[in-house]
Amino acid sequence: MDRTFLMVKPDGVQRGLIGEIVARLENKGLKIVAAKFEKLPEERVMEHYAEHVEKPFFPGLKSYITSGPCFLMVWEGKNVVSITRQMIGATNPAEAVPGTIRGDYALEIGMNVIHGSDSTETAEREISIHFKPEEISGYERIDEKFLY
Ligand code: RTP
Ligand code: MG
Repeated sequence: MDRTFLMVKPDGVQRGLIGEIVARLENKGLKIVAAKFEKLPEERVMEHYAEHVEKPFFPGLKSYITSGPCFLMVWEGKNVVSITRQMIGATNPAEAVPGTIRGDYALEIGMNVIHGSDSTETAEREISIHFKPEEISGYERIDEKFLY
């Protein structure tokens, strides 16, 4: 089954949005298979956002993402990467469609509540950056036979 890495960013944690976000994903039928609450160490931020390190917005992004604890998760489901990217919405919340997480809960690109892997390759890479294999646990949802 496909997996993705999702993370409620410090603004989402501090605004009490963890429960709302997890509920949306669970209600969709996706399965949470790992989670932890953690303030990201600087080296891990550099690794996670390697593609953005040279960008002008990176210093702001780094101080934002390390400004408090994040809620890190691995989710599983058919097409989970593209489904969760759609549920998250556009990077800039001003362009994110209502009904998406960023469309409903954010205003600024620099405070956009949640991260989601953008491809299956990125997901694999990000899961391995943040989780050890033994921290991920499979199980069966009781409604699985009605979902697939
Ligand atoms: P994410 O990686 O956090 O899920 O967001 P994304 O794929 O939608 O956007 P990405 O291009 O990967 O950018 C990563 C994060 O950097 C911040 N950003 N700021 N000020 C700016 O122009 C700017 N551009 C990007 C955002 O927090 C974005 O989520
Ligand atoms: Mg990204």
